[in-house]
Amino acid sequence: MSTHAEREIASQPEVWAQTADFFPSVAHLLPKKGERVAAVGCGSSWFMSQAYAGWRESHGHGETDFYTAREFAYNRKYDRIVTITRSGTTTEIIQMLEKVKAPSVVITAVAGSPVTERATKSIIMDFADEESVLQTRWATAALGLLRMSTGFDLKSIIKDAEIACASDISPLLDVEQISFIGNGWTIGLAQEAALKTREAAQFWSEAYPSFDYRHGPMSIAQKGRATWAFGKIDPKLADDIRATGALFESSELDPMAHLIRAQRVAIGIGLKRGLNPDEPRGLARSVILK
Ligand code: F1P
Repeated sequence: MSTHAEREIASQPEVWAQTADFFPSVAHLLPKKGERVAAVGCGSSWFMSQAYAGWRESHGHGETDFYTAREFAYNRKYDRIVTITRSGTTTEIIQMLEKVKAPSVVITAVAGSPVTERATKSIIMDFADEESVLQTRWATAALGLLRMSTGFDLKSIIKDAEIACASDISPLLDVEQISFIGNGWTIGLAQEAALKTREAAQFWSEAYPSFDYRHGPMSIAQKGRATWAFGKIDPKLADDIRATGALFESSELDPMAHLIRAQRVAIGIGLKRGLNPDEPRGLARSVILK
């Protein structure tokens, strides 16, 4: 493994175990059942916020909205704001925390970072931080922690993560385009998978809620391209996708473990294209606006 990203992707089973062991020490800082919550992030952290919002609400823990920081609706009332930011330096997150009235909890990798001075409470997951600009294990560790806050046993899917790390991805490295689809909370995973291929490989990818995929985007599907489903999708839709000639990827693994496969594909395509996935074009570890 020649890049930080590859090593960080491969470390996810171990980092998820660390996250599970860490959770009891911070459980009291995370939203309680019934609270009205807004989850906020930028980039990968936005898509993890989206996945968390869908997960929490569908598990009966309360209304949960998600925002990218700049689009936060300050006129809405929330009991708690959950913010995800690996760097703790993203300007839009800092600005949002300075304006919100509700209590906030930030999940970050860096102790003492600017967000920790603005949030009501901080959760520092330094063990999940990364060298690569590309976010992989950070994103899944943060989402894993948040899934645990609804009673989910993160350790129960470590085996799935190991399987995803060892699985054969070779047929997916030759496709010219991938559309990622999901339902409910897995739509955020689809968005994150698509972002990963764009960042790591400058690759053409898209992401949709699976039932909306039929409403136009499916026209892209054809032989030589792939459609990738996170979680269970309607079997009839799967048949329709296969009929286009596109490679259809789905998995029985937990969808967050299935995301590991997508991360590996993103890196694999990037390396094939001669790119360094640790230094995506035009990106830095965080966006700091002047
Ligand atoms: C968020 C983020 C990354 C993205 C890029 C710029 O950073 O948008 O998701 O890949 O590197 O920063 P953070 O707020 O989680 O530190």
